[in-house]
Amino acid sequence: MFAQIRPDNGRTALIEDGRTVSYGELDAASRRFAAGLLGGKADLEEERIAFFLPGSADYVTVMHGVWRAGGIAVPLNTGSAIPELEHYLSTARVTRLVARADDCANLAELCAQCGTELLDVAKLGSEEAVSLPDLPETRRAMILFTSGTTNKPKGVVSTHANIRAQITALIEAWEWSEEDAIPLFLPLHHIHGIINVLGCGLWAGAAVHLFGKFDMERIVRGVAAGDYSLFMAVPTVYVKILQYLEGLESESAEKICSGFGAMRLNVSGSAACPVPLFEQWRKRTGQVLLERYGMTEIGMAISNPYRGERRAGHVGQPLPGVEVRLVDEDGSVVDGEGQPGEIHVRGPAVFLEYWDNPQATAESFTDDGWFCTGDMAVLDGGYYRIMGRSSIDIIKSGGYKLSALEIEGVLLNHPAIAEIAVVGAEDEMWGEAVAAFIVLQGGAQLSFEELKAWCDGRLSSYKVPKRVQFVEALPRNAMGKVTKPDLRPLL
Ligand code: MCA
Ligand code: AMP
Repeated sequence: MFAQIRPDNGRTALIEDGRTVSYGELDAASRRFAAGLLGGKADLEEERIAFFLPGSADYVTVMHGVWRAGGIAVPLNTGSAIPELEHYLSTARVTRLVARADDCANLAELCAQCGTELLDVAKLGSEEAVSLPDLPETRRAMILFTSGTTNKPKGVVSTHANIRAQITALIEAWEWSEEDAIPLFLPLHHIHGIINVLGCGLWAGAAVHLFGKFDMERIVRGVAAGDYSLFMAVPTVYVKILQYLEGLESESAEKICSGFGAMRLNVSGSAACPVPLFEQWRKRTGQVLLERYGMTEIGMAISNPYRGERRAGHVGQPLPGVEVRLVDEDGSVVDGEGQPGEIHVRGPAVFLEYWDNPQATAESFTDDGWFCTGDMAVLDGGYYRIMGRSSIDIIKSGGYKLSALEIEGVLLNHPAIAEIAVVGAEDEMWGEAVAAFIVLQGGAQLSFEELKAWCDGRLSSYKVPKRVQFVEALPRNAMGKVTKPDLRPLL
């Protein structure tokens, strides 16, 4: 699939801590890794191989090694708490987990519990020349976990054909080429990092600069030095950079701003880009942010144009190969401008299924094959504008999609908590911040600090409530159901 990853391609694929890996080296390393995984078998036949690795050349080798051996790649969030990882491993029935030696000790007990074999990334690989399986594109390639309106995250299954469609739409629309260079600092268990940055970069034959995390100083140093032609991030990252620039003396800040200004494209997505942010970025760097809209299940669906007007507060038009329609509350397809509706998407980029969950899969598609996103939009002057989500239980914080129900489910295990309602609170930095309204058990005491400490090891840090209000009771409707919209004004 990735034609650039081949033995005779000496161009640079990856740059990590000053070390470069060429496409030819990546080809050889992923082939060796695939051979090690196969261990004499002809094909992994969709065996689920998880990996717990930061953004690194190891990560890329493992991902492509799993694919080349015929397995399903299950990249894990290295910031996850153990109970979250347990859910991923058991739901996807992962047989093997690849990690660095440093992390193996922490993961050993979990793997033993889940019956998963734990492998040290440095020790896997075979020098033996083996022939790799010839895979049909309909093969399942990847499972990514996504939160939503269910208590536990669901596994989104994409095939190789889905991945190709997701990548090639962006290559065409944003004119990727092998001359491009991009920093990759987003987490690699979501498609923003996996598809938009890493996938497109390697498909195009470009250079991908790997940062294990969002390391402000090193990244902006590269920007000032003119190392990158493209930059892709969530709105929170742009807010953080603007704040960081405020604290610098003007000469250093100017160098960074001109570095951004000299790039050919800056993209924002995963959450709404506020209009003031779009304007500030343009004023500071001269770059007109390109905002686009996507989802784990569908890849990127709608984008502002690379050439042409990029409109603040809007996400643009459908990408190549993607069909989009809006459907109103009565189930009628919206015809024309100005009428809101739920975004439905169809096309080769749309995922295959939720892993082991035919009911959830069936419920998320219409009979004629449209995927129902749960996001509301309106067509406004030829450009789609996202209006929000139909479920109050989905929170977008720092670009992460969080399920209020999942967080409530975990916090209800605290002995002092009788009832809880989690909602997203508007936040300048994070888009939304996790907020919890808590009713304590009679006579119980709990401080915000105690609650945060209790969450450590039980929830990823970005799911931990950042604001808490202790209340006497939660508002309910006549049916006795908690009415979250009534809580919002209390924030
Ligand atoms: C971290 N902190 C938060 C949050 N996250 N506070 C409030 N809300 C949050 N969401 C706090 C931490 O507890 C910590 O506090 C401090 O902020 C620094 O945390 P750290 O993790 O170090 O922050 P960072 O490294 O600066 O990370 C910010 C980030 C990161 C780079 C914006 O959140 C990130 O990579 N987000 C992107 C997620 C992503 O890729 N989403 C795409 C999903 P203290 O200092 O007190 O301990 S794919 C998708 O959505 C679709 C398909 C699409 O369209 O792309
Ligand atoms: P995820 O499930 O993590 O893939 O997140 C997908 C969700 O992110 C979508 O369903 C939207 O709610 C949200 N999203 C992505 N891009 C945008 C955008 N440009 N504006 C508003 N919301 C967005």
